[in-house]
Amino acid sequence: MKKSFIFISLLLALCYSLLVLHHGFVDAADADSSVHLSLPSDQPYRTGYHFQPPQNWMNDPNGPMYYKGVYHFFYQYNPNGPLFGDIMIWGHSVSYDLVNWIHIDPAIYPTDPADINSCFSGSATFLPGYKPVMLYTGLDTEKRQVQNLAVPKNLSDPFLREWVKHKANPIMTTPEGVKADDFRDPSTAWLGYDGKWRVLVGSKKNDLGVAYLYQSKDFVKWERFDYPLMSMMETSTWECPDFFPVSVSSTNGLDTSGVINPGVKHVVKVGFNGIDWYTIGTLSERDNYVPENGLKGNSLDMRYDYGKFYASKSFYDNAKQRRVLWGWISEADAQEDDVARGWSGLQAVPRSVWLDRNGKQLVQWPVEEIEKLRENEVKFSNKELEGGSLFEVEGITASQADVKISFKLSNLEEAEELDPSWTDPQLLCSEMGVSSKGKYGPFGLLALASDDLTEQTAIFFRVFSSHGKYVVLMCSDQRRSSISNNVEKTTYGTFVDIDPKHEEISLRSLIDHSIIESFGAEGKSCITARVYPRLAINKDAHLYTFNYGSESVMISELNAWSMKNAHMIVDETLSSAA
Ligand code: DQQ
Repeated sequence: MKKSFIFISLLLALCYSLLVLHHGFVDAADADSSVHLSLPSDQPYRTGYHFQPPQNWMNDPNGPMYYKGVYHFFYQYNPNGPLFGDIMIWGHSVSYDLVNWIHIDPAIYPTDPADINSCFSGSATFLPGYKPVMLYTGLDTEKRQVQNLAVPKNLSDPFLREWVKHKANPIMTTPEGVKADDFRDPSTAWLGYDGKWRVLVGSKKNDLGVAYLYQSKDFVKWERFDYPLMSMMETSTWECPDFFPVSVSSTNGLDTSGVINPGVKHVVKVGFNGIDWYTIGTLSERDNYVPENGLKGNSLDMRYDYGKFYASKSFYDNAKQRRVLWGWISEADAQEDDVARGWSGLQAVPRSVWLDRNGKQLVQWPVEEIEKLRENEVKFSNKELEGGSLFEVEGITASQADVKISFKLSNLEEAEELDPSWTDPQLLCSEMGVSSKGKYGPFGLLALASDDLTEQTAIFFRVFSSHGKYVVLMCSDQRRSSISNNVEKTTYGTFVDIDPKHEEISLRSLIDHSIIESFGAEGKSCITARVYPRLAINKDAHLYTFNYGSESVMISELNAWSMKNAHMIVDETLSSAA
């Protein structure tokens, strides 16, 4: 297997080099002979600063971590093509800043009976002595999902290029009554009050979505608890569970094996039905997790992101004492277009994540390092946007930008009443899209817009009154994002937990050719959209602010930047092999 893998890698490197030469998108061969990627002109949807492998299919983030000064990012990867594959492996890239990346050889791939049919998602844990290990799901000889352990071959290599499978694999097999393909995605493990390791594995038993809890003394022999950490009726299989502590008094992150005390709450995140849901709660010393707001399976359950964002995974970055979250952003176009392009799947810009001051929800914000790609700042303040007005933000590259805007509202007495039956924000956004005019709103940004506005993605707010309070709705309306009819154009929406009478309504959007990641209210509400404009591409993309409500709103501040390309470099061993 190893031999054939090396052969496939060499072949890929050769194909990639040919592709590079063919499309002429080599910026410059670096002195160390690495291949340096930049945007090809015939690939308008390839991103400039979001993580992507050079080609092929990518889905879930796997085992992110920081080791010896290096950020590691592993990901579900099909080495054989741009669609999900029969054999999935772990791609591997490394970075010193979470922005610029070196793509190195895949890390974990089928070699053993316990993973011969694929290496699915998993997570990193640090064992005492700063020793990283990986738990991951293997598809065994019968394609049963089992959990495996891999360790680095050489701990003194900061790139951790080689991984060795443990001889005891598989170390967990399907629990009784669980289907062989419903048991996967081990989380990062943490130490329990008794000094034994705990870990979660996603599953489903009959109709019950489950995060099974296991314990182990030595990380090799695992025993399942009688009760799962969390479960819910009538969901699809729970995937990629994540579990981590958050401080109630600080935005700093905490190590996963944190202390259990009143200053700490715990987050459990699970993925099902294509959405990452989370709860905040407390973990008792007896391993009981009590969520403050359990999942109910309705539109008010908390999600990391109300657009596209799935199979996410966080890690504790001890270099900056923060918790960093990665999430997979899938395509929203036709498979034949992915095949023609030769790639599929993005990662969101890594986000710092912490508990909001109100203790009730998480806040997410792009890691600060991404700001070093900003250039050509355009800014203004205190600009009134009258009802029905549109204003172009000129002077930046609107197809690859970072935009921050905040709105101040007055006379909110005029706000429309929220009908008590309007409880589903996504439905509300699709019924009250950007073209449905209200009093306060819609106002916001038109991103990736063509000059005649035929194409546009609208990220906007509307404000309603309800029982003497105000309700802020945030929407991302993709209906006019492309003149192509062969792409998904779902409208997304969420309520934002702010009081517009006393707080400004802020929005930050990271725009990058075919992705728009939007952060409302300083990161309390996130919506990510994939779009495929035909007209609003590269230099023909425009950015506008608008207010289509009848009441005027004040832009208290706008800052917009063009974003430089991140460096995505193919490791020299791959490029020189061709
Ligand atoms: N993707 C992986 C699984 C996981 C799913 C396979 C979630 O391990 O459950 O690529 O997207």
